[in-house]
Amino acid sequence: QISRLPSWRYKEVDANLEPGNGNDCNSILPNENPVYSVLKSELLHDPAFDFTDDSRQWVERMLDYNVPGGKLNRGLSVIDSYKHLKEGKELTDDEVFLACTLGWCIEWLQAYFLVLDDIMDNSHTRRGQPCWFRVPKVGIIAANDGIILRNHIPRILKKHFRDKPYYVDLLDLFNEVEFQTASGQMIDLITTIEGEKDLSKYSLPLHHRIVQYKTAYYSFYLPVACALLMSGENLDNHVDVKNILIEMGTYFQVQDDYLDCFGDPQVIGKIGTDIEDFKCSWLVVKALERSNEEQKKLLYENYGKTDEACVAKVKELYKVLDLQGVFVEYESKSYEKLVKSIEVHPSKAVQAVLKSFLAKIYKRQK
Ligand code: DMA
Ligand code: MG
Ligand code: MG
Ligand code: MG
Repeated sequence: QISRLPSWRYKEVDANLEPGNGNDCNSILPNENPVYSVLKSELLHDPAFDFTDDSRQWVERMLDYNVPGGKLNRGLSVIDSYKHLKEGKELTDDEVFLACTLGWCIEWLQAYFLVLDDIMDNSHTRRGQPCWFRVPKVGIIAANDGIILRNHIPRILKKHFRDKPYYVDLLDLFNEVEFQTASGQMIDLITTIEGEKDLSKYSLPLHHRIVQYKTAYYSFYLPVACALLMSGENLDNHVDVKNILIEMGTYFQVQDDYLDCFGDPQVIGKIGTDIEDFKCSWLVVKALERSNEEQKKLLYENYGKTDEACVAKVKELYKVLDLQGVFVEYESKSYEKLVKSIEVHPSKAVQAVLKSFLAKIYKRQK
């Protein structure tokens, strides 16, 4: 049995997911991740499909291009959270393998959402390389590749978790979270419909609603919920944890919105498109709040246009309105608020889970 083989078990648990374990060769050598390699190999030999050499090569290239090259924050958080929930008890090889597998399932889910998100957002780069749909010969085949990525998840879960008492809850969790994310993407997209662009509808409550659904559930609640299920917990008893994670996810997406404009594309690995795309970004909401009539007019005339000069005017206004300062202020305020809500949680293990997740993203540059 694969999970008993020592070959994927490194000294440190995290080595199973960490990009290249320090030497950062993850994006160049995706097979350096032993659990990823095992899962990929199983999928490439799935008996439910009669692979040809061509189709197997396509899927392998598609997976290597889209699944392992990110920060792996979400995936690593499953293992990290599970360790905290075990309160210092040494994990068995089996437990490490299963936690890593769930971590990878979240990275698969993320790859699926990103491949489609980049098409819908008309983005150019992702993780320092062209978006998958921009790769020659891929194009709109990327849409089906997204569907394939999504279908891999229940196949991985079935292979490794079907005998677990929490299997049904795990499937249900992934389904619920996927639905919430897709719904969030929908409201993110329908606010930008051509011919109905109207900045007056952009507000903090709308922004919060969009980011809660499109980002927070799958990026923050899902990893911790996976670890809780593995620990034998009933998720109904952890609504308080969920609420804190949703707030953390909101904070994370505000950072994403900020970095879209003010981040270094070399560092974040993607070129921002929120201004061109007329997105309900935290920055435009804050800009609207702080603008006088003349500045509002500038926003109404230039936001959501592909023209470089229009984008530059919007960015200039963001600077004049000191949105960088407003963000720094927001960042420390929400950090303090999150720490406070974590510290009133009755369980020290849960506190450790939440604090460790928060530490991963506080003041991130990418
Ligand atoms: C991303 O929102 C949400 C999902 C579900 C992928 P986004 O378009 O702001 O993300 P990014 O900035 O990474 O394209
Ligand atoms: Mg996007
Ligand atoms: Mg998007
Ligand atoms: Mg973004």
